[in-house]
Amino acid sequence: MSENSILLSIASGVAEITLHRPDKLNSFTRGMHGELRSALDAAQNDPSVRALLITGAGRGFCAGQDLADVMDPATGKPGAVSNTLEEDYNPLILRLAEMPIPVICAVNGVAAGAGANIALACDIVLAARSASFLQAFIKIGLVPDAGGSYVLPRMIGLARAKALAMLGEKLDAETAQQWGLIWRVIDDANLMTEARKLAQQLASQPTKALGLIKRAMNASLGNDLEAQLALELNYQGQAATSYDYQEGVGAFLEKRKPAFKGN
Ligand code: T3D
Repeated sequence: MSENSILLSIASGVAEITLHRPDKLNSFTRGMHGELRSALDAAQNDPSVRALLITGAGRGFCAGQDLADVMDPATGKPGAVSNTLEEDYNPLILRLAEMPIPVICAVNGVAAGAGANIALACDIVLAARSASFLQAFIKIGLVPDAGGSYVLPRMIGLARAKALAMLGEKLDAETAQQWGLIWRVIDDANLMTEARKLAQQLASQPTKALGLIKRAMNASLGNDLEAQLALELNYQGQAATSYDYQEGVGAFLEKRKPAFKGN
């Protein structure tokens, strides 16, 4: 099992996870998935954590699956892919979607294969101007996984989704922003400063409402209007029981800055 291929730090309400195999563009081994699960457990079990920031070490964000790690030593050929999808990637994508805190991704360089789709599974994606997104799967005879075939058509439409997946061409960060695939492009030198500022901003906001916003937006992709209105009624009822709702209204009426506690 690899060691220290995931770094975790927790400060000021923000858990920061760094994918850390820079010499292999932070591509995922099975050991690295295990380390990531432990880091996510630690972040989620810490009640002070109100936002998660994910980034990559070195010049890449993540090149997806480590292609050396899929080789079966007995045959000298790539082994079956289903285990790591079922046990690693699929639970990871669901976990990011279901975490009740905002997940920010700072894409510091190329995001390829499952690496691109892990970034797109985050709630707010910032990218360095030099970063790029690559549905690399077709180059090795595979199909988009880690949620790529789900999010891409919904975010950018079928025409662009199919072309990206079929051609396997790199999409630069500026175009990704223009297409609505990511939130914002930041000059490389400022990426982490801006990403941390954003994460800290979110960590000081009404966390319960942020978690409900995330669930509502994600659910809307599969709901009709009636179902979504019912869901809003339910979630607004939950948000309205929070301390932060009392605080937000009180602060507005008293013309002062709210001090949200996240509950
Ligand atoms: O089991 C399964 O397969 C199922 C799961 C599938 C999920 C997937 O993610 S499938 C898609 C896997 N990813 C790829 O196919 C991307 C492969 N990488 C690339 O195409 C290129 O590296 C990039 C376009 C991302 C970047 O190109 P470039 O020229 O900037 O860098 P490079 O020189 O290719 O890579 C730098 C090093 O990272 C190099 O190592 P070396 O030669 O210096 O020791 C390269 O081999 C290594 N590297 C990059 N990507 C991977 C990798 N090593 C292992 N696996 C990788 N995916």
